[in-house]
Amino acid sequence: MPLKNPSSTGKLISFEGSEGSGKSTQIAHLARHLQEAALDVVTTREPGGTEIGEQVRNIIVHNSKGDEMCAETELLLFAAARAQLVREVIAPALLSGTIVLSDRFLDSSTVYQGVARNLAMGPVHDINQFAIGNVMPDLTIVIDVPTEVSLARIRQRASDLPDRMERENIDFYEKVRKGYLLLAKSMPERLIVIDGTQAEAVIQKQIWQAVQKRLGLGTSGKTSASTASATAAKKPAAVAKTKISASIAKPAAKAKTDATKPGKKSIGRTKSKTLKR
Ligand code: ATM
Repeated sequence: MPLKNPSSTGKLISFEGSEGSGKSTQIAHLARHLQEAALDVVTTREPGGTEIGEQVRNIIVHNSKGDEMCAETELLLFAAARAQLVREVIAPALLSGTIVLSDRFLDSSTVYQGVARNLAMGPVHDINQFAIGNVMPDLTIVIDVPTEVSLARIRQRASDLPDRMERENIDFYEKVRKGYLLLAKSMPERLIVIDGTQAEAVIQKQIWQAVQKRLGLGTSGKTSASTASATAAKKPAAVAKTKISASIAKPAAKAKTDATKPGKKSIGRTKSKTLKR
């Protein structure tokens, strides 16, 4: 029996992007907009969101001997946490008409494990599909920031743990960024890219507009969208131009049904290591 069926009137919106892209701040803003439009909202995160998932997160993210975890194990652990989250939280919420906002979902595995860790896209796709069943996001918001900005924000956040952050390398985050941009380009019907260097209020407004336009949410009833731009302060900085080679993108027509199908990659392998934050 499919996890999602015609009675599932809720919507799943996932947020993706590098560390330090501002996802959690924007998820909180969107949740507020939706609640003000009298919609039921649940926010969750990956890895985590369930007791089992949080335990898995602990193994992956806080593993003190990080370098010992191979990329394959990492992929399977993320998928295990995702399978639990889908069945315990997301599918039941969608069935009750709730809007689910997830901080990361399957695209994180495609990009971090498939692109940045250079695992073969075939297994990454199949394992992702096994974990999520037919619960695909209705909309995915990729918040894009240049790698230097992302790294600077991470370092600021982890200033008490310099040794952990030292192990992150710029190439890895560059691959993550390019992976997301490529994925978004190959599936414009599901993924949208928002320039994360803009002022918080501007980003907030753009996300709210996209959610209204793409999913028809909050278009009637009370909303606070009109107030969102009022506090927009700074002029948006341009997104750094990233050259995307043919790489993992599938032909647009094929991509429609499937985000994570095997594709050719042009990005090299990085040393496997445990993800930290
Ligand atoms: P957050 O910091 O967004 O909570 O995610 C934790 C890390 O897990 C993040 N790492 N860095 N750097 C992204 C990573 N991650 C994956 O590598 N694959 C996945 O499938 C998921 C959900 C997260």
